[in-house]
Amino acid sequence: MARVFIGLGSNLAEPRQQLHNALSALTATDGISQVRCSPLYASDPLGPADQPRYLNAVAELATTLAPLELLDVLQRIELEQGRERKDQRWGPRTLDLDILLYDQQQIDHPRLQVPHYHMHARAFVLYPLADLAPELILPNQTRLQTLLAACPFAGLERLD
Ligand code: ROI
Repeated sequence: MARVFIGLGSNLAEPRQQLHNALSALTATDGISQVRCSPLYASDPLGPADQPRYLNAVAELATTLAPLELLDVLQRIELEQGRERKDQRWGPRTLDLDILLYDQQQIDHPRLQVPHYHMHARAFVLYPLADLAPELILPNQTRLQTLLAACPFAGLERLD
């Protein structure tokens, strides 16, 4: 069993419902168990400012799926929930599901980079991740708390 953290984000088409449906779909997937979600956060968009605020969260799960099998599952869920792959870079999206961490693996594959290449400096990833695993140490031996200390909470709002 691998311990995996997934980043969830949405700023279109009822983001709260998007995240809820994504969690249900993950829970219902063969080979995935023990799905646990952080609190939800509203966050200012990174990228063009003329788009709605995002809803972000991080989920932890246990899986027997290999990393690329899990990526296939996440991309299927994104598409089933109306994601259009033509989504412009940095533009609004119905649902984003990113593999942040897969055990302590470092993966450099054309389709998949783990740890997720931008997670180290994104408040909307680091804060919900810390809600689930405050003591986490990343594969390069960096402590999550060290990253948090360098990452302002600015633009983030924790929801209940
Ligand atoms: N900005 C925020 N706040 N949250 C996201 O999940 C997010 N996802 C993205 C881009 C467009 C980079 N901006 C984001 O893909």
